[in-house]
Amino acid sequence: MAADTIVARATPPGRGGVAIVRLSGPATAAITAQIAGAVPPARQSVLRTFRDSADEVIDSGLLLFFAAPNSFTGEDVAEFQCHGSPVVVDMLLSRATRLGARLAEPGEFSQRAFLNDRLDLAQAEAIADLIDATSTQAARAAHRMLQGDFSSRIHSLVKELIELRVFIEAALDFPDEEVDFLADKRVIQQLDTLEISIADLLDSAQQGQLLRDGIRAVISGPANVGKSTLLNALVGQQRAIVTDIAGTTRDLLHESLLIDGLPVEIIDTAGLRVSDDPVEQAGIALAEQAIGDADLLLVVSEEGASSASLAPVQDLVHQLPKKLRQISIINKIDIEHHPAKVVRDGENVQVYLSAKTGEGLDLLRAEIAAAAGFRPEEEGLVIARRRHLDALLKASQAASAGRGALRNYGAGELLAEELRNAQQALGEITGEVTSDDLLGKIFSSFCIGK
Ligand SMILES: Nc1nc2c(ncn2[C@@H]2O[C@H](COP(=O)(O)OP(=O)(O)O)[C@@H](O)[C@H]2O)c(=O)[nH]1
Ligand SMILES: [Mg+2]
Repeated sequence: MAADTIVARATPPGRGGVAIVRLSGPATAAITAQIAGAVPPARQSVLRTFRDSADEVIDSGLLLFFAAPNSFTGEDVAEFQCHGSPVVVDMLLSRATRLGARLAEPGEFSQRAFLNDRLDLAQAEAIADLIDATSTQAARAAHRMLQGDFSSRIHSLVKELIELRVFIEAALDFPDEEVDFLADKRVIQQLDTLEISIADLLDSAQQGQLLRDGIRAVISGPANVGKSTLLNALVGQQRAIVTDIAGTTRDLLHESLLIDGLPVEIIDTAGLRVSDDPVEQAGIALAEQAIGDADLLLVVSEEGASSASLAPVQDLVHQLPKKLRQISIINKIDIEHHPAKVVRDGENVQVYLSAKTGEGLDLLRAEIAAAAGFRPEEEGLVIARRRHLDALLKASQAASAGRGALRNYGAGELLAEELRNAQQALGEITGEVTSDDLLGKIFSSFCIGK
């Protein structure tokens, strides 16, 4: 339990109908009694007058008290619901700090909830993700994470792991018992189920991370093929300048859109071509940089264009250290009255569309979601972070390294060691094994009052 008492405004800054000032910690009851008279019964809202040190009225409003451990933080908590005036909020905050409370750091209430075992780390992160959600899907997925849907899957995985470890370590400790566990089918079978469970969780987490972080798609291609028109069409607003003059776009233009809940940052760039204009050259250099940072490249060309015009883009892509997913877009189908369509050739996807009329844009949206690996129709999605993916990958690698050690060398000790590593990695997700540095980093990115 923390020794000090923290206070913060829990509602957003500015004016509003109601503002909430929240206190948590051992001095909560004493401070509350000073401001609002006797502490009310727990979990009942009472109407009170809030007073300053000179007994002058600050405001009147509802007061709620939650006695430890039955509160969000697990400590004594009080909530003052005052009128939503920044001045009233300031008076309440300064009254509380004079009475011994300290202004809370960002995320400190959630951090206390975590430290007092009211939530695990993945659930605490879900609070921030719920607050920051930009789509209905993300909000629902964050709520599921907060309810512990993901954590309980991690816990059952850890349980499976522990059972297997107990069996293997017992066999290692009593080699005389002639339990030839290496030949025991059960070990292999349990390793199989374990690896499948980890892979399933990794897949869910990947979907959840896409929902939270989205992807970055860069539009590139030769000049004048309709890249900026495409950006405008996707965003549904006139954001980029469109002219029939080649070399119009110079700066990078970033816009955000949602495709079935998948956040897509879309970036329009200068057309790639040889140019003498230093401003255009600078734009092309920016475009090349943006392509290097992209998750997905939308290569635009127009019907009937020569493949040579696409050479600068493809040359650039070939130089990239990573393999970049691409969708080819053949624009301006309206000129020859051709229908919109998707043509697939192995990994290559071509979408024929008209950025001007909007025909085929829905096909492109679906292909963008598919290229990102996003399955919008999936039920029960939970929100996830890169950190969770990394931990699950680590667990998966440890499990398969353990299996390799068993199969190739009959090395039971190595298998046991790898399973311990896998368990450790899973524990990082829920916060059972987490460094203080990481905790500090996670909670400091929260907003104040949460
Ligand atoms: N007919 C037709 N014209 C288009 C289409 N998309 C863009 N354009 C025209 O092509 C020209 C270049 O467009 P712009 O978006 O500036 O191309 P960018 O240089 O690739 O960004 C403009 O005159 C647009 O009106 C389309 O789908 N159909
Ligand atoms: Mg342009």
